[in-house]
Amino acid sequence: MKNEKSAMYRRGRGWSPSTPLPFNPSQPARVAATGDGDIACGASEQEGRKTCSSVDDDKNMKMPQPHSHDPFDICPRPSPSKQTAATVVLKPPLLVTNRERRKQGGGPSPPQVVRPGMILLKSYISLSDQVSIVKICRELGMGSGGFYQPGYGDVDGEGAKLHLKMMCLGRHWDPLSSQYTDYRPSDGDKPPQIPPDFHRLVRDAIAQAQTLPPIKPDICIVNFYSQSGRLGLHQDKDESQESLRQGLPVVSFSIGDSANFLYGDSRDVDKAQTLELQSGDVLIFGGKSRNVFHGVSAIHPRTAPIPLLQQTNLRPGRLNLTFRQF
Ligand SMILES: O=C(O)CCC(=O)C(=O)O
Repeated sequence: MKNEKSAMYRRGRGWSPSTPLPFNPSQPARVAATGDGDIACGASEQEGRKTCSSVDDDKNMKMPQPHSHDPFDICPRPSPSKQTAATVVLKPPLLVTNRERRKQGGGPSPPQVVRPGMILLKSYISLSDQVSIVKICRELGMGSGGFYQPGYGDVDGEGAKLHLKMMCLGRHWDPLSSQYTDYRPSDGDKPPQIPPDFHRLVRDAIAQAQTLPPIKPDICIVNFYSQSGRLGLHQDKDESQESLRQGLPVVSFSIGDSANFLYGDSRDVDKAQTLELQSGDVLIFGGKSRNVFHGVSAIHPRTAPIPLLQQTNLRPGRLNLTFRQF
């Protein structure tokens, strides 16, 4: 229901990225997960990156508000009754098994220039780093400023749609105003910091891509797409004019199920090209591609690496992290 507010929960607090990770997949989540909670948001070229609207949300509300988001666990512990079913679901198709065997044989492939300013690093993130990223995102996502459902859908039904859970690190990106803020207006939560290990991965990936300028990321938007998740074509253009002018790249990590990533020079889906992003891929777009329209049109079920699922309990779907410098 469009305007139905969820029950009030208090998220766990007290974890910072420098604290040793308390994650243990065999431990129950602090608060039960609440399902996929897909949302629909519109994207508006005039207004910025993405725009979600709610008929009765106060768009001018900037003061911290009491918590109003349900925690969302990207690595829920399967209930005993569902464990057998989960085992069946996780059995990989032959295609996936073969792909993983091939991947184990070699390291990351050389950077691929998708178009000027857009570089793809296939299989760049090692399995152990993917596992760490998932665990860190899971911990952060369950805490203050963690995953939430960022809106109630576009009012007029126009424009691109997105269906996902979101968490911001560093600064909050507010879908209602298309601006970055220090606190999340809907509940007053401050976004967690970007963990130091993420900075290292971003720095190394840009160096590997060779042709794009380095960034000091102060924003990371973490999206979790369920298997029906998607994100309409949009531009990332709410960063500072200086950042955009310099073409400082957006660095995107894909983990979990594969996705069809669309990109092009307009919001016209029919003119967009498609790239399949798989777990461990890093896509970097800056320079001439900094303002590229991009989105996600589909998630491919059961394509996540099996060892990743075994080591994290990552729920079906895809985790995506995009790092930016404001
Ligand atoms: O999930 C992706 O690959 C893209 C995410 C994205 O475009 C965004 O968060 O702005």
